[in-house]
Amino acid sequence: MPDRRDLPADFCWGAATAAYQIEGAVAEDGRGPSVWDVFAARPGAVRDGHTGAVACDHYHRYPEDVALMKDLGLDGYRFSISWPRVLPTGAGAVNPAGLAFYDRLVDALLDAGITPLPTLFHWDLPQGLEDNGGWLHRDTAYRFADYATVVVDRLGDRVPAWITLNEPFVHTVFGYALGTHAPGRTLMFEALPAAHHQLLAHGLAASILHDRGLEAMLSNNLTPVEPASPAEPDLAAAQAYDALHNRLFTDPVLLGRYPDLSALGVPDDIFGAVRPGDTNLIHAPGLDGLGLNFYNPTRVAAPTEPGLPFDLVDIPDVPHTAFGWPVVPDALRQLLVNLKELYGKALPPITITENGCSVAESTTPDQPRIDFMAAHLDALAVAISAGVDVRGYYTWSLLDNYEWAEGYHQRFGLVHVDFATQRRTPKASYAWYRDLIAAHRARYEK
Ligand code: IFM
Repeated sequence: MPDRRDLPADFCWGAATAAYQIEGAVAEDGRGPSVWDVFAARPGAVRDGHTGAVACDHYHRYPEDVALMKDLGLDGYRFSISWPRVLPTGAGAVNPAGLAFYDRLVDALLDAGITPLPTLFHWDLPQGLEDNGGWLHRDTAYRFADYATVVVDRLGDRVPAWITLNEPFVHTVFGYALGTHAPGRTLMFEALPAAHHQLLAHGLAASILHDRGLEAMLSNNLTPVEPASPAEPDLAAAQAYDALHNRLFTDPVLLGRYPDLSALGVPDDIFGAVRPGDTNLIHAPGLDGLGLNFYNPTRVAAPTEPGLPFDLVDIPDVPHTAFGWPVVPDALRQLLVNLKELYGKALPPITITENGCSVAESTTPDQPRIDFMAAHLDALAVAISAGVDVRGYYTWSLLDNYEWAEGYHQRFGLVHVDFATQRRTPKASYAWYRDLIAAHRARYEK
């Protein structure tokens, strides 16, 4: 059975972060407010009232963080660009100081021999656009295209591949349907126009990237969905959830059509959001790589009460992370093999753009994270040997950081951050990952 030591010679070793989770400096050098600044200030919205105002202070400490990445031996670093740092109200005049920060970061990465992999949107929508309806408003997709043009024209000479959006499922469902993330809307299924407009934004940006000879990727958080039992109601519930979580965000991009959402009570035109030609705009540019963020599988049962067409149930008898998420590494292999079977030739090469776990601060020497990463990388090696084209692995995350509604309580980093002093201390998982990368390089004499 192949394992992590057998990953291909040109496999890309990476780590990932996102702007609002690490940068801080939210009111510096002309940055405008994002939906997360506004949401986090709302009493009760985030655990203990934590905000991203300072976060890991990466805006000022990025040289130290790039040095940590270099010491780790990373091939690639995935980060996100803060839209309101570049365009403070989301549209209109560019903020040169904001753009200059990403210029410096990209140059520092290249000097360290690390390939930058930027994400254009990781949930920090400019508040100015939210005031106009945010992703519920079709115009936001076109403003995203304008923003993408500005950023890509500035950095595209040094950055060959780009991720347009991060996890539109999570942003739509937590941000617009349930209200547990910014912008805190509670529209349930009527939130789904926000999904369509994000996918439209992806398609427009992918065209802009391709016009410039650059690669376009999309990072989806996908989950293998298992019915709680073979009984028909559980199977139907699992199918409905799979359509919502996975296929809604992947079918239009890879196949040029939406899945059947009727079990969710969602009409084919997603409450009037889908206009003629839209699915072509999403699909036609093509996708050079699918970014896969993987954390856990999902078990689904028929609903016990009226309301939602499914219930999400726990997976007992497996370890759980500090966040309470079930740990099932083989589900990553299963998901990859399923994707290949489902999409066939329409499936582009895959990169794992996030995978990792939250471990309690008191747990030393960070063994659960090492076990988590080792087992998922082993599962990945098995999927590759079964014929799935996976090009790289970006662990979430380089640093302990701002975990959205959980504030600073969930620690996903290979590097411990003391948020009072900003002192960075590499954990045992950092040393383990560094040794794994070095051994892989030595094996292939890279
Ligand atoms: O921290 C998040 C990240 O922003 C998106 N993917 C999941 C991570 C862990 O919850």
